[in-house]
Amino acid sequence: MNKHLQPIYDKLAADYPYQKEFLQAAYEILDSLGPVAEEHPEYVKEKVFERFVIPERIISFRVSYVDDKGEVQVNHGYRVQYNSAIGPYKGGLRFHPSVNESILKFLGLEQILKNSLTGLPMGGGKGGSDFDPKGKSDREVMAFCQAFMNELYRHIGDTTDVPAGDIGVGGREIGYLYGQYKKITNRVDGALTGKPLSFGGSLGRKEATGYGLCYFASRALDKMKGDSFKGKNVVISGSGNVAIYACEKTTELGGKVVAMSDSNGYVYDENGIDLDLVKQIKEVRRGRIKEYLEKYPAAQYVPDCKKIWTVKCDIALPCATQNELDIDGAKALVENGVIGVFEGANMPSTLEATHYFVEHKVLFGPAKAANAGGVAVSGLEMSQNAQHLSWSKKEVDARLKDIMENIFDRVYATATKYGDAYDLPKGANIAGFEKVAEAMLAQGVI
Ligand code: NDP
Ligand code: 2IT
Repeated sequence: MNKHLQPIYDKLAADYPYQKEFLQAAYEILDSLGPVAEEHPEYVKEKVFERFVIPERIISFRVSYVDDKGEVQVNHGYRVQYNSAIGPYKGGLRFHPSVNESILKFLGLEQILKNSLTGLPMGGGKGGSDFDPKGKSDREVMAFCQAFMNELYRHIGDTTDVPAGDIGVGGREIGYLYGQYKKITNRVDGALTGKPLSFGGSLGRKEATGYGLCYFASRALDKMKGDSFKGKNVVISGSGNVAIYACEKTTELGGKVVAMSDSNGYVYDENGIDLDLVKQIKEVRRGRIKEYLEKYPAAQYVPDCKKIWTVKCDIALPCATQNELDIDGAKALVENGVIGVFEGANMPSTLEATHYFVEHKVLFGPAKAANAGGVAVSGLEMSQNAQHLSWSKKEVDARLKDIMENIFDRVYATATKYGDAYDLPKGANIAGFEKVAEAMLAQGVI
């Protein structure tokens, strides 16, 4: 690591020894910013790097509600307001039992650079709770969301901090959160994105991350290999919001998705996954992916989600969660001849896996570039809310495609400029960082 940046990482490692995910993301970013530190001594002098890795503010609060049995339940709630140099804090809320400060700090740090890459004026933030929506009734989810917003409302707003969805937070949760925000503040504004369409949501937001991932991947395949999705076998991990719409767009672009998963296991269907059935299982029934076999008994179910990377494919789209693709998975994919790996989830590949892909000249689309479509359309939702307008699906989709292609082009050009066209992770970090650093410098020491 660069001599100016190593001490910054060492201090983080000493201060936060138990924040593994945060340290992983911070290491990966700082490790690639060496050339920037050399080219910009003013960033070093003004301690821009030190300031960049520390959140502007972390809000941590208690959330309590009454469950269907009449018992009081208590959870932790958080909002990490990481960096507002280029716009209001922006990023999703995650409801999952694993949520803690380390996970939200890694997500928030990545979000700063991702949002910068979109070209839209959005700072970086992330939040959530260790609440587990799985197995809860609608009423329990509503009670939790209302309790969560009873604290969060005082920290957010359309020009300060604009949360959205992430794992465990979709249209249902955003609806309940927004209802409570409106009730308490008496404001109807764009303080949350990913809203249902009937009250300020944007057409195309639900599909945006998955579709955007495929637009990014298509551009990479075209520019770097003169290739496309046509006739390719594709493996997608996860079966949530990002995975479902990545599957839909892959199929539309001529690829065949042969495997999808959830945290219990994966299904393999050599005839191509029936996405309508997956939507029925996951979006409507909130069931498990193994229920796929009730309709297609000839498909296979393997009760080990990490084994999905042993399925032979041309393109892999990890769309579930962090560190789901480790070095064993990376080796299996490369051995089976994978051409491209594009990250729909945030930091799904371990650092070792990432390096393995780059070294083996696999087209590797890092999360902060490849999955930026979701937050990009959130940015478009903010614009529509501010204008009191709603754009057509066609218009939103055209803007999304344009944004994703621009992101690829900038990331690729930056990677090439710094010596390795395949090191798109480095290209993404540098391209995303420069705008934020310039804004921080221009705004003085605050
Ligand atoms: P969903 O809650 O809709 O789906 C999550 C999926 O990932 C489910 O299939 C879930 O399986 C699986 N999953 C979650 N945790 C784990 C785990 N610990 N191990 C294995 N599988 C797991 O979330 P999204 O689709 O919205 O998010 C998926 C990823 O994409 C996340 O990394 C998120 O940060 C990222 N992302 C999301 C965006 C968005 O707009 N929603 C935008 C950009 C990135 P199960 O049901 O068994 O838990
Ligand atoms: O990780 C992400 O980019 C998201 N979960 C979407 C954030 C947003 O504000 O739409």
